[in-house]
Amino acid sequence: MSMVLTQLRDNIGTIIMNNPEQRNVLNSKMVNDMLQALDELAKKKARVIVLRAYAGAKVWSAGHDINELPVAGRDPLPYDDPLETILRSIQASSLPVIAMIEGGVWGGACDLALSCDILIGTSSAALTMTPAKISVPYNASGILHFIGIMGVNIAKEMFFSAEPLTAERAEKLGILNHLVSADELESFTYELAGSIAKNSPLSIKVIKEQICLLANAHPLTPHTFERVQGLRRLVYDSKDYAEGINAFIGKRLPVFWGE
Ligand code: YZS
Repeated sequence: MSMVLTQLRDNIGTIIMNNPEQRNVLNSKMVNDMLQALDELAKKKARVIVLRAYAGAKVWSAGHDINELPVAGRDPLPYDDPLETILRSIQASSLPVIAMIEGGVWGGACDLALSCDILIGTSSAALTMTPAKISVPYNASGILHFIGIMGVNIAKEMFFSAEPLTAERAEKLGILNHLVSADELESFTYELAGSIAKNSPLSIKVIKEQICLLANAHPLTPHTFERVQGLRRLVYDSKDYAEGINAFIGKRLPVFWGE
């Protein structure tokens, strides 16, 4: 059974993450179902996509499935990782994607929300970046994504503290496009989606790709790339990496040694 529900009305496609038991964790099944839904809605000529959780969700998405993180010694976020795949698909989609956020957003799900083109949330839409909580190094494309959207200082605070960035602060920082009340979230989102759906899809498609290309135009020398990879290996080869995952699975607080 699919972990997402899809709807299409007035050229507005909706993808509903629908796995309440596991708090919409972005496991490979959820991601595959999302990719399929994106593809289907594009084929059915949707002009804009709304990505949301099931109604009343306390958690929009709990992020990467920690049970699917590889054991120590292997890159936890490789290019073909399900989470990385959905992030690239949303960023590369010719359709504008609106993240309609009700409930907490955790770890890689923050990157998912930020990969959408417009973010609309309620006061429950806190964003918590968790790599340091489970000793994961994150990765270059993700870190650049955060820096590009919120600047270095806020990105550092989110990654270092693993504390929630409240929806109010996210809106003040321009990370959330709109902060609305729970009872107006749906109508506000679909009204904006409707105004987008009325505009030229070709123009929007071309402008979205230009913005993506220009925003991601970072010259990276081979030396820089190799240094980044070497730094990440220090973490995912570490005892702390295994400890972070085992602590989560064992439902206990991790004890980090710094090695
Ligand atoms: O015990 P059962 O089988 O009922 O399953 C529980 C949780 O184990 C499961 N679950 C997860 N399973 C795998 N990976 C996850 N990320 C994950 N999150 C939750 O869902 C069932 C219900 O969870 P509860 O904890 O009982 O639900 P609740 O008390 O409502 O708390 C919800 C939250 C989301 C606050 C809590 O589940 C939580 O803190 N989950 C971990 C959130 C997290 O740290 N996500 C980041 C994962 N890491 C990444 O995305 C990247 C690798 S990184 O860290 O680099 O950003």
